[in-house]
Amino acid sequence: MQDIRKQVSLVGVPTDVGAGHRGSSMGPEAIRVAGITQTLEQLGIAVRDCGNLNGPPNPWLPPQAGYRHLEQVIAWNQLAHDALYAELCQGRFPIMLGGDHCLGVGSIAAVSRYCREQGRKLRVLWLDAHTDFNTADLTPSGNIHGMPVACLFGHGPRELVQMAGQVPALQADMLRQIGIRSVDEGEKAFIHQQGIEVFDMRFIDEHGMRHTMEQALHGLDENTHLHVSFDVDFLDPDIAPGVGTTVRGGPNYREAQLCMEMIADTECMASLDIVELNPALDVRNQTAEVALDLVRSLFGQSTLVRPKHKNGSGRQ
Ligand code: EXY
Ligand code: MN
Ligand code: MN
Ligand code: MN
Repeated sequence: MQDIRKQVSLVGVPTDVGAGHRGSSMGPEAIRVAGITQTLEQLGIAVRDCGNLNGPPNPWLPPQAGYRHLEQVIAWNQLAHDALYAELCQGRFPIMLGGDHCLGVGSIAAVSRYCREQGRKLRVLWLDAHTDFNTADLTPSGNIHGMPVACLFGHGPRELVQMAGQVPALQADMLRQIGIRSVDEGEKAFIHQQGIEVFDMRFIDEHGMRHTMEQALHGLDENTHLHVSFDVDFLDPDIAPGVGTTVRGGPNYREAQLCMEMIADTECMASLDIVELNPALDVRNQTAEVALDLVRSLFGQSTLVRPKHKNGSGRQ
């Protein structure tokens, strides 16, 4: 069977309608300027750059009934869903270049729909400083990039909740959240009720990234589609200042590399989001370049000089 990771489609989704800062709409171009196509080609991957989707502009209005820009968020997510689903159906590996993280709804709804149709199991790794599990009642901001996981679990506006064609699009046993260090009070209580496995920074501090990833990746098999939703604010702001919602105390460069390398070792990754990159807040595109270093590792460029052991840990 052909390796889906060798046929990548880049889908740019240039919007910031779900965020509280302007600028993540420039994320796709910053990643292209850093050289994502060339980087992947050097790894022997055939890249199709599908260009950018074209959705509504950001009206920059205050929230209404708990949601900011709901109409625009729905429109962008529907576009993302349709484009990513089409690439998946062609047997390709879609990388969504965001855009803010509200787009996780459209992206993961597409993957959820595809896996259901193909009879594949789904595992989502949500790499983020935030759990993104707010609702209109719980949100302190109205920004929908703080709500996509709740929508995928069936809590949110109908158009977003139903996007996968099945409600909920995601269940707790399919999701692992990693790097979490900023959760609102109401959100915290709500997420506990769901039974979601959260590997927060305290867990990573105490157990290390290696053990964290062993736990988060446990149980994958050849019939599992692994989707990685990489919010760049997952990273410590020392190495990734170009995001609107930085939170101190995230994974450093080496911890993040290990996280990505262990994902690559599973050989199960079949779709990826790179979201929240905000070039307006970056310094000489360094955050895009760090993100690209991590993408290199995600696609199997190992820094190991020793031969790899079968269990993927690289240990002998
Ligand atoms: N929890 C906060 C809110 O809902 O406003 C912050 C959310 C930030 C979401 C970022 C992208 O991951
Ligand atoms: Mn996020
Ligand atoms: Mn975040
Ligand atoms: Mn262990």
